[in-house]
Amino acid sequence: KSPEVQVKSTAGEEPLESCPETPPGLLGPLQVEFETNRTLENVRKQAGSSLQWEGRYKPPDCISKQKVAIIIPFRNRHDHLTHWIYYLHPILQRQQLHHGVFVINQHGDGEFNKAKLMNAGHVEALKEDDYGCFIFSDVDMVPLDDRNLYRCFDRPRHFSVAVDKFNYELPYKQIFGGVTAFSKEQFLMVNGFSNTYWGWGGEDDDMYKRVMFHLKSISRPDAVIGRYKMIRHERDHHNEQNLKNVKVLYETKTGLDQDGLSSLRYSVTEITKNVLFTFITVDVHVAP
Ligand code: UDH
Repeated sequence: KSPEVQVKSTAGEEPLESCPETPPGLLGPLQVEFETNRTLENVRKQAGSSLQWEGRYKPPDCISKQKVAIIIPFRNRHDHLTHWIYYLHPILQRQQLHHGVFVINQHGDGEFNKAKLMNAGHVEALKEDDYGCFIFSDVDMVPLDDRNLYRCFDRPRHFSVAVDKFNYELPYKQIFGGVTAFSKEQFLMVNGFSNTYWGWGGEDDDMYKRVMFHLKSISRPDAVIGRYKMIRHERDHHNEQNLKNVKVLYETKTGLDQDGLSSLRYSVTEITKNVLFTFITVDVHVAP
């Protein structure tokens, strides 16, 4: 079941209606360009008063059916974040989505752990509001069609099915990385992501196994609506491919209930809030 927001009416005021199933102002295919001099400051000025606070938005004229936390694992990709915000905030507003954007920044320059950052993002977002849906997005993934609705579905959702980098095709059937969504219940049922994938690779395939084990199937948009443009980049320092992850992935079936949200350990170093997003720095290298 998809997570629904309660529609409450306030005494004396005309109660708002639920937003329509299909948002009326969508544009369909979009032009996306990264070769620009875009700055976060310009994007902030452009966003003006459309965002209410800290990257949060709710449609002014209807009640969104879901309240969605968008979680971006992050370290040292400020240019990418600028492009992401520039394109995503207007899309999410056209989608009439009640949402908040949380950038989860890994503290220090130790080995990157994207999955742990996403688990921490889920926990931190829930401290801020009663989100019922969680979308995990790489910072370099921008949708090319706004009919790809950023919300939760009956099954965990894989949004980024046709990425330019992979010639707009799924590189393999079980791929479950890039941009995904889980209702609160779905995420708890799979015990979140594994915390044990350090460096690049494996954590998304591990999640696919978790989903198949507990929930049996995933959902996806079609390859027309699910098109994405990825910001090209070189491999980051301290996110090198980790061949040990193959072994960890092989052992997933046995470890999944012990390793995940239930065993998550991290500490928050700093939280800063601005009109575009909430930026939370976390230390994922805390001792077990
Ligand atoms: N991320 C960061 N900072 C890092 C590493 C990863 O913010 O230092 C986040 C970011 O949201 C990124 C996501 O983690 O989108 C996934 O990491 P990635 O972009 O490194 O993974 P991807 O598979 O690229 O997209 C792999 C490197 C390709 C190198 C190709 C060289 N030609």
